[in-house]
Amino acid sequence: MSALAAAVADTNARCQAPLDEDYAHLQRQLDRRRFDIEALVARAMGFRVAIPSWGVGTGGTRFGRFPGPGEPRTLLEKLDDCGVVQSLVRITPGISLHIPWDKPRDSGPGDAASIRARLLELGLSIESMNSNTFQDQGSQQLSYKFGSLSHTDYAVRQQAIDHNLECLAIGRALGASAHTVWIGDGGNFPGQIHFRRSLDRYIESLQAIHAGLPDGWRLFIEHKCYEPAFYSTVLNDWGTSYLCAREVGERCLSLVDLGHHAPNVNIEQIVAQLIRLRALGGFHFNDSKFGDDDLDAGSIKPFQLFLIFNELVDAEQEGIPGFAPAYMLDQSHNVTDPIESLMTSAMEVVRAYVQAHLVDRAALAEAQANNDPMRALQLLKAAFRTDVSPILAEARVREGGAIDPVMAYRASGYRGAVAKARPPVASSGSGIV
Ligand code: PSV
Ligand code: MN
Repeated sequence: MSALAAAVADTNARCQAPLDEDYAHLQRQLDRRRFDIEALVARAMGFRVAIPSWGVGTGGTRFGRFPGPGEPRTLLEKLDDCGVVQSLVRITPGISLHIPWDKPRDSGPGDAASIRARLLELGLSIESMNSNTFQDQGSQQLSYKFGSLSHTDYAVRQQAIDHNLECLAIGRALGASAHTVWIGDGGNFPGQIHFRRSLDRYIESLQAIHAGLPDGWRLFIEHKCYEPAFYSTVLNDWGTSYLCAREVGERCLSLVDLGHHAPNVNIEQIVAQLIRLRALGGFHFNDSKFGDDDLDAGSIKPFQLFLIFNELVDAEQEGIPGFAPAYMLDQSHNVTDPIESLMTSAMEVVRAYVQAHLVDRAALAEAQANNDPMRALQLLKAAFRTDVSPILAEARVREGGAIDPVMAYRASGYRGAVAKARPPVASSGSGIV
């Protein structure tokens, strides 16, 4: 038995009796409220949120980076860490890759065949690809200092398009089915960029990428109100994202990164509007307090996360045609063990999903029809305040995961073991988020 499996068995044995007690108590409470706890466990078991490959390394800020021990140095090692997350929480078999950070080697260990074999071994799969034209890579000819897909120079745009097409080819070889494009293009000074023309160029470049999409793939475009450009960004908000997606092509959809909005923006309303417009592609989950997109999902504004899932579950239950958003984490772990952060965040996301099933939707519709805001809020709060932890733990146990993933992970000694096996390298390509 591996150290991880032994730690799961051992910690689960210790946590089982308290879980049974809490589960039975919650079941009585939910029976009274006419919710079927077994149906909720099934929902939790069916939920999926993808892990970003770049999240298993320690992140950094522009002021510095403080690497942790045992950081993965190669894609194969990143997959191993994703495998740990998945074996403990059981809702994260999908992975999002970032190219060129995760570019497979041409041959030998780390090539596409070995990546596919390792994925199979670990019960993982590559869900989506992400391009990177927000940094210059050593091997490239032209610089992205003044933009990429919207650059004034056709040759730079073409280089960025080619990079995206290469991402599609790599993703195809690895079994992915979606591609996310986030660009850092924008301006730091008024007048630096011609707003209308840069948007024209951006759309034209995306059309070329869209034309190269393999069958069955979706193209997600991700907006961000600022950073790295601090005066303006080319794809700055969800409305622009929607309009661009419409012009780019029918498989182009908007992706919502929770940290990419101005403070206090009503993200749940944006989500509802994108659903209404049939334009919601997916999510990058994280949290933020001020203007960053790097904190762990659910760590700062759990009620916001719940309200977002309230919209998603509402749409799911209504059976809106074509409604199939992709859920991914995208956060930077600067001061925690990335594996612990990813597990905790995945659990916060599924928590919000399950809580959203506890909204009495018939009663909410009635409160809305009667213009009764207090009753409407009470209904949402009743769902949000319900501690669904026993449901989530029960779902994990039934799938062979850990009742307390962080406890099991710490007991396994995984980090200490990889710290010995993975001496640090100068630049691991991880965590530059
Ligand atoms: C940009 O802030 C972003 O949210 C995009 O999704 C990038 O691909 C990712 O972070 C990593 O830098
Ligand atoms: Mn993102």
